Amino acid sequence: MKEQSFVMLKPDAVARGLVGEVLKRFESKGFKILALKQINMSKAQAEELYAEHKGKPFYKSLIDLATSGPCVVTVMEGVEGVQAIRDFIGKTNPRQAGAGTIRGDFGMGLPKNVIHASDSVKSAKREIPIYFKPEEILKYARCCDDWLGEE
Ligand code: 3AN
Repeated sequence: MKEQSFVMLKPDAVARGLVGEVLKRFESKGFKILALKQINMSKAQAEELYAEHKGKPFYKSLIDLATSGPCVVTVMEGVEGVQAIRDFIGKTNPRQAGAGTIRGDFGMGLPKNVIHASDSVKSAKREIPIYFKPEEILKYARCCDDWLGEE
């Protein structure tokens, strides 16, 4: 079944000029970009996104990184999209992420691990509205669904 995920290219990815490269991989794989914009994230948005990490030792570094410069926020869709995208981006620590994954290929450590993606459908439903109004998200599938493993 198709699912939507909130996917964010973090400020380290934008600063390093990786936006095109990373988005290209998502498109080549077959995920659909339903919404996309570049923003300077507010502190309030970062705190809402990372609410579950409040109190953890790395919490401040997370907020500082997310608000340190432009990031690219997106809604991506795919069949079993949430888990498929988690697999596609790789493990949290880029040094442990497999070759061929986004973090594995483009990152070296934490917290600058290039990209965020929702860890469950429930998280995606919570995270997407922090950044997008419903009318900003495309509702119509494009052509070529037949090769995307539609079920
Ligand atoms: P993921 O992004 O893979 O879902 P989470 O939710 O455990 O991983 O962590 C959220 C973010 O917090 C990560 N993307 C990473 O930037 C940061 N982070 C997680 N663990 C650490 C850590 N031990 N040290 C520094 N930053 C961390």
